[in-house]
Amino acid sequence: MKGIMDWVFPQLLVKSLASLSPGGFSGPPPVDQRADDIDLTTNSEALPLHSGAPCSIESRRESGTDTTTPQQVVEAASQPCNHYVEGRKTDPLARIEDLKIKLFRLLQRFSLSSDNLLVAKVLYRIHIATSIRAEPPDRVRNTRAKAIAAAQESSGSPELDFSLRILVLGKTGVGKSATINSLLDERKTITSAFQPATDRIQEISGSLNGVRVTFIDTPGFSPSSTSSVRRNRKIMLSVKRFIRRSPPDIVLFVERLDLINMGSCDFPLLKLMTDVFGNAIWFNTLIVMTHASSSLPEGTGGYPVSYESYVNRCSELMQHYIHEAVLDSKLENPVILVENHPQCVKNTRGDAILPNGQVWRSHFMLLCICSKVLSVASIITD
Ligand SMILES: Nc1nc2c(ncn2[C@@H]2O[C@H](COP(=O)(O)OP(=O)(O)OP(=O)(O)O)[C@@H](O)[C@H]2O)c(=O)[nH]1
Ligand SMILES: [Mg+2]
Repeated sequence: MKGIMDWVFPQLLVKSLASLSPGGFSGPPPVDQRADDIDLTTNSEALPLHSGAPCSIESRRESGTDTTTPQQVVEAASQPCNHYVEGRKTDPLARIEDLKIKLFRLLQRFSLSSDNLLVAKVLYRIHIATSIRAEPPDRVRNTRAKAIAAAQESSGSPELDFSLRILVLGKTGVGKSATINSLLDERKTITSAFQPATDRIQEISGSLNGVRVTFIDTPGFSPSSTSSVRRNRKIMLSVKRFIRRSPPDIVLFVERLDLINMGSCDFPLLKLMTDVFGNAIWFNTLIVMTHASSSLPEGTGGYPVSYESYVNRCSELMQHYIHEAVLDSKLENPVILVENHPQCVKNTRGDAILPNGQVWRSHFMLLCICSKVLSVASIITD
């Protein structure tokens, strides 16, 4: 599928959401901001962004050749963090090594292969950003990071310090809340087939394999029309204010896969989002397409359309409109396919699978993890 792999390379070149000013997303100030500023928020406490300092063996290691023995790996795996001096970050390379260890631990926890092409590209991207300064060679460092990660996971110590904070945006009824419920495997937020369901911005937290995931669920936008612009802008301004104190790591923009080809892709809405939040809203945005197991429409002349070509076409359409909104055709937003229907086909392990055989929840986590790891790496190596 186009977009997901291509996206890894430019990722470190853009500013992450976390590195933006405390004032939130950059971009032109919205027109009549005060007049439209309403409060749709709950009383939930905002959570910190990147929690805690990473730990590694780097500061105790001699530079030059890698002479780490298995015993040293085990010892290093249980060491407390020592790269922060009175709250200040120290060696960036050591922090990158710690980040890699976290990545390998996360892959292990979510039963994801470290041989995955996306992971390889993330490691390569980090390698490019650090190779000038790094000794010993990257291959050796990765092998050691993997060994330390395995040792830490088997001992359960130190605790894996990684969280995800995810903002969910999209039109009403597209399945924002249903996707949150599916991922947390619990009905934590209400959904409705017949009317707008979410009327407040709310944080919904859960733990997935020991990783704290906080979703910011939002009221759905109305399809663009002259009468809906004011309401949509109010929601956006409220969201913007809500995330100011604690920006998300990742933004999900949700659409329905089965409706994108029917004109549901709403350029004026994407443009309004860009005007209110600034271009940066799209830099860490993953496009989520729900209803991914729905029947496909017929192609020209009544011929069937293949799943892959339909998904590609919808992805291209969405990406085209985002390009038009940000006036930048280089941006690549990864696409995640989602099926929230409880009767979605499952594999023998009970995981929901899509018509293309993909276990969508694992794939979702992989993209979120890689996206945050790249953002953090970008900040460290900046
Ligand atoms: N078949 C199918 N139904 C879905 C899917 N995702 C959501 N739905 C259904 O679509 C309806 C709307 O879903 P919600 O999650 O409430 O939509 P929302 O985007 O949160 O809507 P608002 O809260 O109004 O903004 C519900 O009946 C869901 O069960 C999906 O992937 N497949
Ligand atoms: Mg909802």
